[in-house]
Amino acid sequence: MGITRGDRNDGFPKDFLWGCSTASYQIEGSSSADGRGPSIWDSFCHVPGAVYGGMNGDFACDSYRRWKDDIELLKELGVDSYRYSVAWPRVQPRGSGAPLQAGLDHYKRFADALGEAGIESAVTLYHWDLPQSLQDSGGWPCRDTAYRFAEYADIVFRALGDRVGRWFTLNEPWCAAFLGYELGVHAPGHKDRAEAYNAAHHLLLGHGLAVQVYRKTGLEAPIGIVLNPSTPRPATRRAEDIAAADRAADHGTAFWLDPLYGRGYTARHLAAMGVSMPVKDGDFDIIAAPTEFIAINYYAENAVEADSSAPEGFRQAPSWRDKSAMNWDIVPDGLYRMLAAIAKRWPVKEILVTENGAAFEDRIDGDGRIKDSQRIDYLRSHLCACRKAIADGIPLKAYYFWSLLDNFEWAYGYSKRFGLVYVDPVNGERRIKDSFYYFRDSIAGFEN
Ligand code: IFM
Repeated sequence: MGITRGDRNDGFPKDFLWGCSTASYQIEGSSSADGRGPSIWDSFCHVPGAVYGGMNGDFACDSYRRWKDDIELLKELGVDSYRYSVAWPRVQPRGSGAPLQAGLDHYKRFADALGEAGIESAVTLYHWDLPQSLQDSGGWPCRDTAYRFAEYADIVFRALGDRVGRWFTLNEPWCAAFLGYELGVHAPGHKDRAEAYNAAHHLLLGHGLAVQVYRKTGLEAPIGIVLNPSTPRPATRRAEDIAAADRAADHGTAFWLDPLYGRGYTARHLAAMGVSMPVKDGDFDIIAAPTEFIAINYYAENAVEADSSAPEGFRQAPSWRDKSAMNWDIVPDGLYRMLAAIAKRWPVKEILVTENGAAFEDRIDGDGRIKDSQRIDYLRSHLCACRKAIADGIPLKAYYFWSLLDNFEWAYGYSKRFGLVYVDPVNGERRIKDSFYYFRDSIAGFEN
């Protein structure tokens, strides 16, 4: 008898879902093809100084045209599922009104080809490319955007529903709200705390409305939201540092999961920040619309310590950890701790890791290989953390690596490479890195 995947003895169940993730603006390019409208990222990239080197996503990985190449790579990798996002401005160039058939047809063709390759389409509806017209009328701080999002979601559900195996409403609403509207380092580049909290509420509302609309379609594929929680560890065993770490988790974690699980906003956090939320009657019921899973993206864990002069009473503590090229600490156990913390505090049915990965300074060696051993170490150690979580009974069902391709890393442009596949941002040429083969072996069950 041959060795089959069913024989795997590496701690991952047979039905564990293996995948990798990308996002439309980061890979597609062809920014004005087939009637696509401008998004807030098209505009932000053209603000002088906003993005490293003045780079933009006009070409990116050229995936809008080279999608067949991407599918070949996914086949070679052996993933069960591919998480990609639909670009709202390709479906509704101005963010509302009649859909653009050419945009929908692109995703239909793509999902069909993935299906023929035996790969599940796992679709994110919003990975930050808000149509510019909606920003012109207020963007996420404006309540109407949540309703426009639900309308767009309905179009996509109905057009692609029979081809999609899993839906994600929003990717990392924390980033969309706070990087975009408070810190100003992501589109639309605003620096206004009140706007950011309004945006956060309307993103959550948009998620809930989209889930409600989805249930009316009769589709049965699982649906949920993707968060980037933060669950920092206390720098010491002192009670004040432990309390500081707990408060630090409010902003990135409880603030989102509490309303999603029907508990309303975390009062301690709102009081510390001196903000109020634009909640209307019935909003919490919408936001808490039941979903099949919670998805999390994990890259790093910070240490925090008490600091009575800070609004929430903590600050980031120095750490000894190795760092990725993003200067993010590499803490594999932090992934385990995050999964455990979430499973303990909220009644999650299933948890998916929808992003995990790291940027490193990859280089092509004289023999043509990219020996990205740091990424392999990163991957190995984080898969080990997943295995430990499963062994401890945490309902972890999937692992998606970020990312299939080196792509447009937002304000860092093309200067940070997260891919299993090296991409030349000038001509779009792809070159497989060693980590690709490592992940392929892990998926096949031959790496413990
Ligand atoms: O590239 C991003 C992605 O778009 C969202 N999550 C984090 C990744 C790495 O920064």
